[in-house]
Amino acid sequence: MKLAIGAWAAGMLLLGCLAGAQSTPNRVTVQMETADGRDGGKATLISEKNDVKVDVDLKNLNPGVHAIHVHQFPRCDTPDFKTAGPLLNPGGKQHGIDNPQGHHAGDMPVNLNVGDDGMVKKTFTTKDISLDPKAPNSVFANGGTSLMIHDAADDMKTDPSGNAGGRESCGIINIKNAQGKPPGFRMPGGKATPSNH
Ligand SMILES: [Cu+2]
Ligand SMILES: [Zn+2]
Repeated sequence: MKLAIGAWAAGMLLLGCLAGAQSTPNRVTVQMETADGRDGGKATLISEKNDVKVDVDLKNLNPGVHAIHVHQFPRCDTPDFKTAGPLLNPGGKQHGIDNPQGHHAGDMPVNLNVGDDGMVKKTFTTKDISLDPKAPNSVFANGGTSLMIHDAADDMKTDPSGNAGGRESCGIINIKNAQGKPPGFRMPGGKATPSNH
């Protein structure tokens, strides 16, 4: 009897690892850098049941209102971050959550209010991106994407980028920085473990 339970547990462990290797990561951490090379803080994208939760904890920004977008390429080269390319747009749409012709997958539904200390913390959700590496709107598609903070606010309607101005802070969204099993997955013993194996 003891032996049978042991074999069952070993089987479940193996199944868990196999499932983990092929599953959608449930979160990815994004390290931000400002255009003048300072630590820009961090963002985390978390896969939820029907959307992706974006949790930002940023610093060294200019006070004021700033657009936040997902851009197409996993490149954040200072000083202008142009190598990040345009907004993530697998659907071939125009820019703007409020644009009738829109919108890009990389358009986020909020602007960020940065305080006088250059910092901002905010959590919001979007249905327009996915952490599933196989999804057409995946943040990991074609080697990854980037999270971009602009100098100005996004007006949510002007193509191609909401009149958001220059690029102030950037972070690469890369599957190498992803971890975790699908929501609800637990290794035997009850502890969630990273899938970096
Ligand atoms: Cu942008
Ligand atoms: Zn857009």
